[in-house]
Amino acid sequence: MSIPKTQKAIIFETSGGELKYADIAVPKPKPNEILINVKFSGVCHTDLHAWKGDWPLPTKLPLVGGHEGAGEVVAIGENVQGWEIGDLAGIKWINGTCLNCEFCQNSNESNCAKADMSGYTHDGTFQQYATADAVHAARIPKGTDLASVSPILCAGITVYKALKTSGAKPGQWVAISGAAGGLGSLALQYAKAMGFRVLAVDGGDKGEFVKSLGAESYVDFTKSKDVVKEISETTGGGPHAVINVSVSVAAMNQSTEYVRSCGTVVLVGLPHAKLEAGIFNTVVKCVSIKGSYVGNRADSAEAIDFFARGLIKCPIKVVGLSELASIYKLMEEGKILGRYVVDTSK
Ligand code: 8ID
Ligand code: ZN
Repeated sequence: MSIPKTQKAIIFETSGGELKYADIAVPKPKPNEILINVKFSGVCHTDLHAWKGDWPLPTKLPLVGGHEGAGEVVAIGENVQGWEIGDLAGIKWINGTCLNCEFCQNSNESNCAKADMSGYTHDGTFQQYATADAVHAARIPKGTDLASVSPILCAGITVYKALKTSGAKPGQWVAISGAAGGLGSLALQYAKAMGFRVLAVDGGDKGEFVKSLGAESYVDFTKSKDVVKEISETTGGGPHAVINVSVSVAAMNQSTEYVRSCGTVVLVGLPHAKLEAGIFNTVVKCVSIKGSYVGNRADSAEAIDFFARGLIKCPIKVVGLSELASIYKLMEEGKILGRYVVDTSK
């Protein structure tokens, strides 16, 4: 297989600076890495945070963003085992970890202090060729449609892990706040496949969309007179768990009010802000508040398996890589239903 010396990428030099569609060098895999010809990459809201630089964690600069890349292995580092040229592989947010620390040893790899993040500390998938630590790269079954699977590599893994973290049991109510977005549209489907009753919360005319993905009810926060009351009434006393995948602090604060007694609020969306939860309410209702951050390798394989068995359909819209800036604009305006996926050949 011939690997070109240069390739197309979207690269920026300063936080919030110009997103240049440029020719850059194809990276060489390190001894522990594989080189993947990325065909498609999902566009996650995290990529927008990374470009804007609005998190308390610096990115590498210049940076190629992206961390939902699906493609084909084209080169293999000398220490790599278990991968063949031509295998289908996925690049996740967690590109590599130390595998030795307390967290890695206990399979909490995303909590490794040395974690290398795709599209953040390691050039990501908004390019045609990208490198990944062979131990962490995701295995994609042969014959899988690469555009459709790409959102699983962050959004799917993340919401599947968050649902497990919630501790909800089959038959219980789970509210997905931010339900129509990239993470939310998959959370609805994983929740249904896991046997939960699903309530969707988002803003605008999105009821039909979220119901087509498994929601029993839809609460539109822009129209509801009292979001907390409406959710409590619909679920007969509040959902047993809430998965917060919006970028809204107000929505997260509200979820601590409408969650059922003894229920769990899971925080996934990442606005750089403080949560305000009433202490009296949290104590007397025995509410648990938990953070959930992507997933480990087993969560990743399981999330891909749900997809491969046809239980999850990613609602995607495919556009050229060169159009990334326009996707960020729609994302900021909360106008995206499901996930945008970029085709790196355009
Ligand atoms: O591991 C993690 N914790 C992780 C992994 C991946 C992504 C966290 N994230 C974070 C992203 O960095 C981002 O902060 O999750 C957040 C959501 O990512 P996304 O799903 O990729 O974003 P999106 O497609 O823009 O969807 C957000 C949805 O939230 C809705 C919007 O309408 C949109 O559908 N929303 C907003 I903004 N305010 C809302 C509100 N008040 C709301 N929905 C309900 N109530
Ligand atoms: Zn992501």
